[in-house]
Amino acid sequence: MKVRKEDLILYAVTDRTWLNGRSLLSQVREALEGGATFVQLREKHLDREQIMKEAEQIGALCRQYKVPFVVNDDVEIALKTGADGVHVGQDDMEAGDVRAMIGPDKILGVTAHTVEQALRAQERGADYLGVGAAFPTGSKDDTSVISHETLREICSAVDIPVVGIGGISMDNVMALRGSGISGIAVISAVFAKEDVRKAAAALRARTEEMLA
Ligand code: TZP
Ligand code: MG
Repeated sequence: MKVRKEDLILYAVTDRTWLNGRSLLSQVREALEGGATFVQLREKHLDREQIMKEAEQIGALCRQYKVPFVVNDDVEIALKTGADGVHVGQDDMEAGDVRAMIGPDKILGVTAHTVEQALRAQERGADYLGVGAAFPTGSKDDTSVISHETLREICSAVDIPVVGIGGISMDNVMALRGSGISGIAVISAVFAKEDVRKAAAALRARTEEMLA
């Protein structure tokens, strides 16, 4: 399997909102130091040339740590920069079309909110699913909370690993126990913290406890 369940334990999604003068590269390095197992570059407000630069640098860093690195939305940037793969949502390019462009060996992650979307994504070649929002989140406007029942149903409907996303933190990650997820994807619980490395380490430990 291209994506092992262990790769998804602590999936860090970037967000420049929380840089406070620091660089994204240094933030990601801290997250990796703390034990992030997967990194997604998610840039909603940068021009493509800048995204390309970030992808090259962060991709190289992730390779050093042997952590998979994917780019959000933009297949062309993912391919040009040699990323391990790409992550797309339901409003982005269709999963099957992405798979056709990236070939069989690159990682394809797809966001799903329903069992139907999850099954379709799996059929179209997704390697893992991001499912949420697990809890209310301030990090994404156009998303709504799904029930933990739906999260459980999706996990049991598909064979590929599922990562929970949306509002997950130290305070609520334990509530996801028994859902069937392989890990959690977070922005603010890691990157909004003063000490990113420490936040990642604590959250990874608690997530492993949840998964045990
Ligand atoms: N997709 C669904 S919720 C979300 C994304 C990208 C935001 C997650 O951010 P946070 O801060 O971990 O809630
Ligand atoms: Mg998207």
